[in-house]
Amino acid sequence: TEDGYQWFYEGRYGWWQYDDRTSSDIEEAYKKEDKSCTILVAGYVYIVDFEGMVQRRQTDPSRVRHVKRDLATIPKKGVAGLRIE
Ligand code: V3L
Repeated sequence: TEDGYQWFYEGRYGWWQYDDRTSSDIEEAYKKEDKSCTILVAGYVYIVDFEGMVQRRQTDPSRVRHVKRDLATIPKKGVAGLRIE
C-alpha cells in the first residue's frame, strides 16, 4: 500500500507476504472495518478473520495460519510462496 504496509501470513519460522492483489483486497476490507475478508488462493477460498488475525481455508478450517499487517520492509520468506533470493 502507499503507506508502506502489507499483509503477511505465517510460514514455518517466518512470514510470507500476500501477493499484491490479495494484500490490497485485504487492506480494503480492513480499512472498511469489515470483520473478515474472503480471498481466493490457488483455487481455494480462505477467510481472513480480522478479530482472530488468522486465515482459514473455508472448506477446512483446521488449516489456519496467523496473519499480520506490517511494514513491507520487514524480513520475510518471500511473496505468496515465491522465495526471496
Ligand atoms: N497465499 C499463497 N499460498 C498460500 C496461502 C496464501 N495466502 N495460504 C496458504 N497457501 P494451508 P513454509 C505456504 C499455500 O494453510 O516453508 C507458503 O506460501 C501454502 O503455501 O494448509 O512452511 C509456501 O509456499 C501451502 O502450500 O491451506 O514457510 C508453503 O506454504 C498450501 O497453500 C511452505 O512454506 C496449503 O496451506
